[in-house]
Amino acid sequence: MITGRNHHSVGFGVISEQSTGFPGYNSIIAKDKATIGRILLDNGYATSWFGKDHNTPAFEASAIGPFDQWPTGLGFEYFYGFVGGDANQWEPNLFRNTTQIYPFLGKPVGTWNLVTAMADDAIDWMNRLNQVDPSKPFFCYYVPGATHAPHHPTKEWVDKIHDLHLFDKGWNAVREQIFENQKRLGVIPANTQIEPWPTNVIKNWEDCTPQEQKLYIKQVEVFAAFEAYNDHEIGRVIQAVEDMGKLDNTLIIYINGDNGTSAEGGPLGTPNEVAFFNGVSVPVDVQMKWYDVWGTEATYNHMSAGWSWAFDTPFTWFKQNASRLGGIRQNMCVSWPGHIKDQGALREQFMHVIDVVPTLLEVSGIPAPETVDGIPQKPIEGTSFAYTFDAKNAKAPSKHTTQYFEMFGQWALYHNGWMLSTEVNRAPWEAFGAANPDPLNNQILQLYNLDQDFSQSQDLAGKYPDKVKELKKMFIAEGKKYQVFPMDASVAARIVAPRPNITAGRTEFVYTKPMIGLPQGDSPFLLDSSYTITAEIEVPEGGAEGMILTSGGRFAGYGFYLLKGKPVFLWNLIDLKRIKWEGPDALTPGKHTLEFDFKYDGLGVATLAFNNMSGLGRGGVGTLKVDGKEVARQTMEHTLPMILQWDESFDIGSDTLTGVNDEDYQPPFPLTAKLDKLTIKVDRPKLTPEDIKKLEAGMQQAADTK
Ligand SMILES: [Ca+2]
Repeated sequence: MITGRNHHSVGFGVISEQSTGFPGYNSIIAKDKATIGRILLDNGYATSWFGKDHNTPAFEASAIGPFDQWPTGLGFEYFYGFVGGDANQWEPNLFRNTTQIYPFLGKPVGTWNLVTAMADDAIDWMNRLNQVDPSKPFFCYYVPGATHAPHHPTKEWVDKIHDLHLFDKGWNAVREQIFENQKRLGVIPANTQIEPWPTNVIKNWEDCTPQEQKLYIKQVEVFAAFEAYNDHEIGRVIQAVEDMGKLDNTLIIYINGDNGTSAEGGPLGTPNEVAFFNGVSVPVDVQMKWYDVWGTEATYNHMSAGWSWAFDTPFTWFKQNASRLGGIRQNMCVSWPGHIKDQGALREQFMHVIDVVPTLLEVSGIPAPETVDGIPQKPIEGTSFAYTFDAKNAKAPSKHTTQYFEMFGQWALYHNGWMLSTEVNRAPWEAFGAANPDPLNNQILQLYNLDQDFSQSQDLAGKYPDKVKELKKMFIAEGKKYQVFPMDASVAARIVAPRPNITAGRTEFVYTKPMIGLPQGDSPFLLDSSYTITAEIEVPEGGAEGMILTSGGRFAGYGFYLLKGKPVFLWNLIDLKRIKWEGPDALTPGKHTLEFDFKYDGLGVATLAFNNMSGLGRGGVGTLKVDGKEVARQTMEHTLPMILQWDESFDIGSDTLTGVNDEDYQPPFPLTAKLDKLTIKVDRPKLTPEDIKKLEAGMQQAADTK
């Protein structure tokens, strides 16, 4: 979107949290592919970015930078938003430029929300600019967390949507209604086919129990409220442009979606998306515990994939399924009242998000730069769609004739109306299996003629085998051109793959000062390992309390703290279970050494190299010691295999955003003892030659049975 190049070309074949060392997947936007922010900035524009920044490598997202891959380093002079894939909208990990800010602190719960705050901030920025220098052209990249999970609308919008009863008839009926509406509005061809409900993936609505139906309606109403709320706030931002008298000459491109609709809630939805990314599906009766507070600060919620399927009508599948239109096709609206005379009209030319940047360059009369900072620039890969603004080109053939797609080893190639697609072999929630070792060849290929088959429903591969061969060859050529290879079909395994970061190769971490805000990707990774955390503290007269060390938060994480003077170590297992080690006595005044030691009983992430997840999420024994004496010991049957709550940080001496156990304390819960030294030692399991032999044999066996 922001470079006019394909995602692999700029290191984003996969999100940064899953990045690997290959150029197409390293999550680094190279300097020879400057962003639209940088190009416009160099041509006299004021540039800004609001909302989600998922382009800073997870391993460069800390307060010590480097900042060249932050919005302000990528050519956007001003940034207000969060860094990462998503964020708690009630208490986000929020930054102004590169400084973390906490504007919600001290405000009553439910009164501050990022969706409104970012609109306010964007309006402020535009007004400030307009008052100081009304002649200055501006560029605003506005990317809300909505409607990615967590769905966090205000209560006002939840009530408004609930009163409409839009979803009471269930997802089959909603899908049919959407399809009829699309035909009536003329936004899809009259002959579009709709495929039967995919009962092998998602149950028919009538087969859901009353309790399931009740929960799913709540989930989708909150999702819809989040959408409507965000839409309203974007309306305020656009109104501000109109109020400045600049609407006629402001080009607004509005793309609504999340690739396709996200199914990362799984078939049941979830009160906690962090559970999904640790491979846990929460049963419906357990989810009901959050029914009344769905969408509030108590949930990190997502909806059932049944709704996601309905919202991708007339297409099939979801976000993450890069070979299906349900995973790659979104609507787009363009407004430029002073220039586009054909208002309200429809355009059906094939386009891709990489076309946005060349379109902006064409209409602003700015050529793509040959060099930036002395670095020769690689060509823009998209194709301007400015020609479609003219009514006489309404039916002109698309100028964007060829486009590849790839994500997690599912791939497709579009060429002049034809589309070659891999058959979907994995729903987005099936992220934890062994990966296809040869995703280029080891797949069933399907062929579609999208000019006659809008919804990609008639597979013509058997009829035109030569076309299949031709398009596969084109896919390989495009893949080579844009750094797609080596293609990687692994999903969850890549979350815990080793990557170059601040902590790589380190096994001992020492801290002597309080510190907050270190992101997950830059902090010591304790999962799937043994570790020892030692805190040397001085307790004042009268005793002490507060947070020594925490990482994560309400939806998954750990905390090492003093509660009414007693030492506590606590693991919050995705808000479903909390395991607590607690000393029996309050600490006496004076110096103490507290230690939490965990012995992990598994082979660790090294098994991933053998396409095997068995080393992850295993149990172990935790021991809490005070001044060398054991005070609590218990076994954890399971540990988190993958990830803590990603929008929460690693904090020493207090706790930012949400806490790991609301029953014990409320953040910031500052430590009132003096922290002399905190040491973390991590002991990663090492494979023995015998382990390796077994894992190799397992991998061979899996390959043989394929
Ligand atoms: Ca926290």
